[in-house]
Amino acid sequence: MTAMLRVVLGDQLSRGIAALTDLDAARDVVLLAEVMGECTYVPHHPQKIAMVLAAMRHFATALRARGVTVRYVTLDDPDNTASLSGEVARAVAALRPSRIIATEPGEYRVRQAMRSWADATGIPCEIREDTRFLASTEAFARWAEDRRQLRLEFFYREMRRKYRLLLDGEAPEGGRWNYDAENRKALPATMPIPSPRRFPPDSETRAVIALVASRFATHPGTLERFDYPVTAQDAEAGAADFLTHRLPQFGDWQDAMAAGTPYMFHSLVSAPLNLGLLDPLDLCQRAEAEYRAGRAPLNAVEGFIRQILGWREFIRGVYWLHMPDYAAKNALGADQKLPGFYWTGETDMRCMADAIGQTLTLAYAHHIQRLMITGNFALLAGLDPDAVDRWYLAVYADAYEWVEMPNTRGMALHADGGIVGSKPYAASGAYINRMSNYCGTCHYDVKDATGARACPFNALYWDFIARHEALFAANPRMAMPVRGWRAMTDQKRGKLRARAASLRNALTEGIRI
Ligand code: FAD
Ligand code: DLZ
Ligand code: SF4
Repeated sequence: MTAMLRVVLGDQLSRGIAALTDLDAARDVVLLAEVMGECTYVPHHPQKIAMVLAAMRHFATALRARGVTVRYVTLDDPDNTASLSGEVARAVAALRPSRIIATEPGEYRVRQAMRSWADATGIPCEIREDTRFLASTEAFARWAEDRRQLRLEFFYREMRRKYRLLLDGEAPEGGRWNYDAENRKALPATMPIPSPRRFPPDSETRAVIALVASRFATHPGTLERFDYPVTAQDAEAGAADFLTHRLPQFGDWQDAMAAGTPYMFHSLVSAPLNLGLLDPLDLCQRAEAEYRAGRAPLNAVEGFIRQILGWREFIRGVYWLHMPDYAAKNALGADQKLPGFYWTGETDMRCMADAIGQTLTLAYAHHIQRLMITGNFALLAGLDPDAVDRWYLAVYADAYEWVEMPNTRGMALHADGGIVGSKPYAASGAYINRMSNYCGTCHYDVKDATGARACPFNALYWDFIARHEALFAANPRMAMPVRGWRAMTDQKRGKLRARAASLRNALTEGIRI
């Protein structure tokens, strides 16, 4: 009889995952199950499915090499029940363990299912805290208690002190906690950008790619350019490549965008990090070491650490603090259906076509593309948050609900009414023009707001301010655009609203814009 059944989910592929800490290799069995339910609850990008399944298979191989017994269920196993709960029940029936041990999952939906495993199988199920995060959900809830507003900046400072990162005694290194203002340079016309190290698939991954190609042909996105790391060693090599070659410039160009330049100076660590192939504290400490050795400037290293130690943990804290209510939030009453071009990239807006196009071919877009291009458009056009959430969860290789949802509903759509950010990240074409070279080759004129070829972001921006004028007038951080709107002539306001109405109508009717 098996002593313990230890369940490891597809995004829990860390050697030190809580469910395995006291593993008895001689008596316990580790369950990893490829299941259709997890591959289809949204139409995940085929590269995301391939990455998860290939990483699961490599993780199982590494466990077996350590003498561990693994019950590995493949997607094409004829007895596969298609769900995590079904596979746990089947394993319990076959192995008769005395107990199930699992680690808290990254989605509320899966947590609810996991909590039913004990009753469903008739044996105890111990669910352990996921210790891979730097702020536990309890610690975050304690921090959030009694605060009127949750703000990243204060959380981040506490995390810097707690983990002793970039400190000079008790003060922040360099005298400031945050060098955000130095992360906003626009890219010059010629700027060499080092290509990131990528990882061509080995034979095991190629087998997964073939399986995914045959099963998920209808999901949006292509498989041809799959080259994600699927082992801890490769993920480590990818992170080292970033720390050496791109971190020094990460700070200056963190908010910049350029056509046909998908990665800029970004780290590309999110997908392997969220799977468990990298350790967040190790990444932060190694980035700090680059600064201490004089190889990377403070604005770059602080910016990178802020994203991982600050934003990533803050976002996860918000998710668990506010679920399940968070998933229903729609503070701006947005209800426009998601335009088809989100799934195809077929639009005349150069910035949108570029960001969506690379998303479909790479399952990746960097933060400013997600926030200020596709997210900003969804915000301004009033797209339904449920549909937008579903899209972001489906198309990115790094997307799991704990991180995707507060970024989408909160940061991008302001549908949470200001839990994640104190004001909407709304911007007209002028911002996109300043931070990218998209507009120069666009069908639309970024300087025009009301003509037939006027940049859609411009009229939609003012229409967004007008639609929420009363709400925004009461928010000091939105007072300026409201004043700008009110200062316009009636004639100008009428033209802007007419242009926006025709754009919104085109979205409803499926007319190409
Ligand atoms: P870098 O720019 O190199 O940043 C370094 C790391 O910091 C990232 O790998 C990530 O782990 C962390 N990070 C940075 N910003 C955030 C943030 N806002 N929230 C959480 N972690 C952050 N990130 C995901 O990991 N999964 C998602 O599903 C996801 N969905 C998003 C949806 C929207 C609408 C927006 C605006 C952002 C989303 N993000 C998501 C955050 C961010 O865009 C990605 O983490 C980042 O683009 C990943 O690329 P990178 O590894 O090259 O990041
Ligand atoms: C994303 C994903 C996919 C595509 N497939 C599987 C799978 O077959 N088996 C599995 O255990 N996990 C998979 N995952 C990851 C889960 O969806 C993830 O663990 C939950 O969403 C919780 O974060
Ligand atoms: Fe995007 Fe408008 Fe610029 Fe075209 S003109 S690339 S739509 S911001």
